[in-house]
Amino acid sequence: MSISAKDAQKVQIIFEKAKRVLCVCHRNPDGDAIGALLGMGLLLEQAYPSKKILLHCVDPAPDTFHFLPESGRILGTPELADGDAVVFLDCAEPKQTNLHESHAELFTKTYLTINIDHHPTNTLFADVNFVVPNAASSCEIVVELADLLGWQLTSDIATCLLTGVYTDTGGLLHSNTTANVYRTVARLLRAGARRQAIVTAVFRTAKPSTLKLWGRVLEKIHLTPEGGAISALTQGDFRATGADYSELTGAIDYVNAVPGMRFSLILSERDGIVKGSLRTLRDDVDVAAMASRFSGGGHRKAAGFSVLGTLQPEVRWKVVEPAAMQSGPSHSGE
Ligand SMILES: [Mn+2]
Repeated sequence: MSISAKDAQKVQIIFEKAKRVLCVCHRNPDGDAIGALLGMGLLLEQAYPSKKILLHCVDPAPDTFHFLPESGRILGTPELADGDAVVFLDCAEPKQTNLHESHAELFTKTYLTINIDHHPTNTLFADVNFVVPNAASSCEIVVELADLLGWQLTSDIATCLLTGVYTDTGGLLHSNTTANVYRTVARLLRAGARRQAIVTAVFRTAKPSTLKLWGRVLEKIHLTPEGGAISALTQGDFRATGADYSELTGAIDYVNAVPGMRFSLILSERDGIVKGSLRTLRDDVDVAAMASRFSGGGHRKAAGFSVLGTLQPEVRWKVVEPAAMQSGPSHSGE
């Protein structure tokens, strides 16, 4: 157990006192962000049927997650009112909500706030912080909290939460898939999680634009002398394939499959911002540290960053002398 009973009690008091509870996940949401947002929202609604529970994300849920119950209820930026409590899900720091400027009061103790996250770089910005770096997903922490508070997991709730567990472990394949992940999966399946619906929607569905975008990622892989497998997508690649930024999710695992590499990186450019997604399979490489050099963050084996700028291709050529002609047997005809 990583959540103390005392902290669980503290949030219970916050929820009981709150007039409304707003749940917020990070911008450009992935399966864990959406799963934790919906799962937490539904749990709160069930525990406090008379309270208004609102779900917010500055960006809409990607199509992939439209199969999840209540995904149509996610609203954009919140309108806050006195007495609101706020739960942040899967957000390592305020700026990941993209509300840090428009709604700075969210982070200045004006409202009672709770932070549920698994990023080791979390800045513990809320009143109560459930930050569990060994958890593979934020959904895993929501399950633990629900069990501690004696909240029931319905089939709908379990489906939302299992989606986060599945996506953040790459279908239970990443190195973060601990015994506790399997325990959480078992817990959610017993509660009626619709596993096959998740597998189909998340891992077995791809639009032609996605496949074409991934084609470009794979085609443009190059290996650096430092041991990096690197691919880069320009705004033109997105335009030509008709794919949007969220469709890049998952492609990095293929770039990361090149044997013998220290790390993999996909750079992608959009609207004057270059994003980097980093992965490694090695224990002696820390990609979170690499990302932090560009003000990013994440986990040791999966991290990302985002910087202002555009991508410029750089072509490197080197002349290789024909070693075989110098040292090999001469067949010059003399
Ligand atoms: Mn996550």
